[in-house]
Amino acid sequence: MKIKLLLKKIKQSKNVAVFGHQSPDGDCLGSISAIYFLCKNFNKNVDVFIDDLIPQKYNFLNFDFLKNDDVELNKYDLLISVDVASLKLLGKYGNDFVKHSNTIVIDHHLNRDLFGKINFIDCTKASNCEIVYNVIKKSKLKIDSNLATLLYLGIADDTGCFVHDNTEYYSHLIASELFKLCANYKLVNYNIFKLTTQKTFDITNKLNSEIKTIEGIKYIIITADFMKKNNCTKHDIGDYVNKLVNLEHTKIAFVMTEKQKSVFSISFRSLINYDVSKVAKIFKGGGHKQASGGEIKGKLEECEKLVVAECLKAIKLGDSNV
Ligand SMILES: [Mn+2]
Repeated sequence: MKIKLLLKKIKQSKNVAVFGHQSPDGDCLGSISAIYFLCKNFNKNVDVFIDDLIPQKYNFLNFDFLKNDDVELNKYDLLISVDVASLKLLGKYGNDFVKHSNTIVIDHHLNRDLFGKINFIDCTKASNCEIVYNVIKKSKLKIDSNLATLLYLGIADDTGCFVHDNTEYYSHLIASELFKLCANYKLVNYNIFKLTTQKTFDITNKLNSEIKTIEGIKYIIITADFMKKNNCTKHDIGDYVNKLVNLEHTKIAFVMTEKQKSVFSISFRSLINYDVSKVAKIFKGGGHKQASGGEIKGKLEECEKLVVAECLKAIKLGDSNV
C-alpha cells in the first residue's frame, strides 16, 4: 500500500528533488540513483542533491547527475530523502526540506528523525536499497545491469559484504535477484572491499599507534593537526572504525575526527550486545544498533570524556543483558 502511495506521489508531481546524506555511502548512492532513474522513467524533471562530495572510492561508478549547489527548494513540488537518518545529515538543505509541504522520507535506520510529511520506513531491512528495490519492482521500471549494480552496491556496503549482523535472508535474496539481472558484483566487491589506496594503507599504520583503550572501548582521535601533518582527508581514513571494532577484547569502538575547530564527528561501531545507536543519539546523531555516528562540540579532552562515559554506560547495559 505504502509503495503504491509513494509511486502515486511521484506520478502526481512535475519537479522532484531527491536528497542523500552527507558522507554518502554506497547505500545512499545506490538508493538515490534508483529513485533518480525511477523519476526519469516517469518523465519527471528530477535533480539529486547531496551536501557533500562523493568519496573517491565510489568513483568507479557514474554519479555525474549529483549536485551540491545552493537551490531554491520551492521550485520543486516533491522532495524525497533517501537513507537519511537525521535532518542534520541533509546539511544546508535541511531547513528548507522541513518547511516544504510535500516531502517523503525513505529510510531504514532504527533511531531516526521522522522529518518527512510521509515517512516510509522499514527498519527490518539491512539497507535502504532493499526497500528501494521493492519500490522499483512495483513501478515496472526495468532493472538494467547498471541499476542492478547500483542496488547491489547499497546492499553490499551496508552489510559489509554480507558479514555484518544486520544481514538477513532478505539481503541475500535480493542480491541473488540482482546477480540474475547482471549486477557487476565483482567490480563492486573489488573496489569497496578489497582495494586500498597507498595513502589509506600508510595512514592505517600511523593510526594503529594512536589507539586508546578503556575497558571494552577502543578509540582514536584524529585532530585537524594530524590530518594536516599527514596531508590526508576523512576519506583517506576510510573505514578504520570497522577494523577497530574487530580488534580482540573490543565491545565498542569509535573514531572521533575534528572536522572544524572544536567540532568533532564520531563514528561508532559495536559488537552485537551493545547498542551504539543510542549513544549516537545523545550526540545529535543516529544510525544502527551496531554502526552509528554523531557529533560533539567543545574542548577535545572534555568531548573525549563525555563520549567515553556514554560508551561505558552502553557497555554496562549490554553486559547486564547478556
Ligand atoms: Mn543505509
